[in-house]
Amino acid sequence: MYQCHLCGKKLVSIISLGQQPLANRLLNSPDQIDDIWYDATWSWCDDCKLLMLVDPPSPDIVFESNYPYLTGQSKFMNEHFEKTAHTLYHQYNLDSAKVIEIGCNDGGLETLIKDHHDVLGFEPASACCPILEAKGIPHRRMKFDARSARETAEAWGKANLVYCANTLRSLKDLRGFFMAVLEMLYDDGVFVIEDPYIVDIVNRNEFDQFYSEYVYGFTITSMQNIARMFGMEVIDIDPLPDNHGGSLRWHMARVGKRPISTNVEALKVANSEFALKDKLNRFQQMIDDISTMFVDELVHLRDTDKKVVGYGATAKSVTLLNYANIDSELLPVIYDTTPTKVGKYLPGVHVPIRDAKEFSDVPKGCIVILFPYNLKREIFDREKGRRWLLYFPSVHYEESDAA
Ligand code: DWN
Repeated sequence: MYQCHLCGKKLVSIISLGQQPLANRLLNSPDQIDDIWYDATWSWCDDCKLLMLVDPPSPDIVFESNYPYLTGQSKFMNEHFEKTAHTLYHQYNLDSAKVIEIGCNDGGLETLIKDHHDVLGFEPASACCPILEAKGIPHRRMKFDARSARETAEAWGKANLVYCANTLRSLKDLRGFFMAVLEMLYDDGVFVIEDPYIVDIVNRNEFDQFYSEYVYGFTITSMQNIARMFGMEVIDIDPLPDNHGGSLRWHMARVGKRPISTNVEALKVANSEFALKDKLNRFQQMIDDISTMFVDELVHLRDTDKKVVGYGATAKSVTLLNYANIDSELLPVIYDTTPTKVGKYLPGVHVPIRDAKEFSDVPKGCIVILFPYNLKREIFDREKGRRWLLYFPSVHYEESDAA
């Protein structure tokens, strides 16, 4: 039995991906011992309408200073943040406003900087800081919590807007986080959150999204419940169907401070959130079916002497490969553009990560597994004439147009 992190209600497990290593804790050698594993079990609270990892690893360990992920590796995400900065600028008239970005990674809302707005980023990962320095983005190399919020409010001032993308769903202690945000936010300020949307993830079978940074699978209803716990309300929602397998952008403000858009209730109805629990009850069978079909296909390719490589050493790939027990015997190498990942090994399965610059040497007849399926368009546009193996919504092949 487990307890809901929010309301304490007794829960049972609904999804299990076994023992998993931390998705972004890459290894320096194939002989290095994976020293941290966690129980990848999720449960569903029907009162809070929230999916949650029952015993998440500490964010201090998950987001340790040598955390390797760099958002800027993706043209799509860079363009997304550019569009987001312009959208928020016009929606909330951010001229001469003060903006805080939590978990800004290597850039985030840097566009607001170009308009000389008062933006301050919080980012603990050391790999990001030299990039933020080079871009001239003011930032504090630390996690965002009650202490850093209080210090910042005193030294830098409060914010008109606080923004965080792919961060809130990684933090078990929502209370501590929201208290810190409220410390930073002017009375009529807006808190904007982007995170994968559990209804899209479940509808698209994307179980590899349930890795060590995925503590909460938010529904709109759960986000409304969470907001109300801290004296806030969801005032608007933007669908982001192409972000990280399907995301939403939730806008929040203190109760009564801002009008509530009709988008909020309309999206809840349009996404049939009421049907989610039934789909989650069938999700484990789907996980096992896809994992089995994926392994069978890789065994068939090996037994028929077809060469297979991977492209994009995603955090998501760690979930799938470790759950399906796919190691370098079936997947000899994964190529990736991220300098902080090249030369390392995926945790658990110890698959080597090689520089994507060498990918052009891979014969065109080779099968390429696409792990960042969320970035397929930009990768297919660049890597033409390839035969790709994908696994969502089911195991299948796709071709990127011949050069
Ligand atoms: O929450 C998080 C979300 C934002 O993304 C992070 N904490 C972890 C991360 O999860 P992910 O690693 O599954 O995300 P991506 O964006 O799907 O990972 C893309 C991977 O593919 C990166 O390692 C970079 C690589 N890549 C590449 O090798 N060539 C990406 C592109 C676009 C390319 O052309």
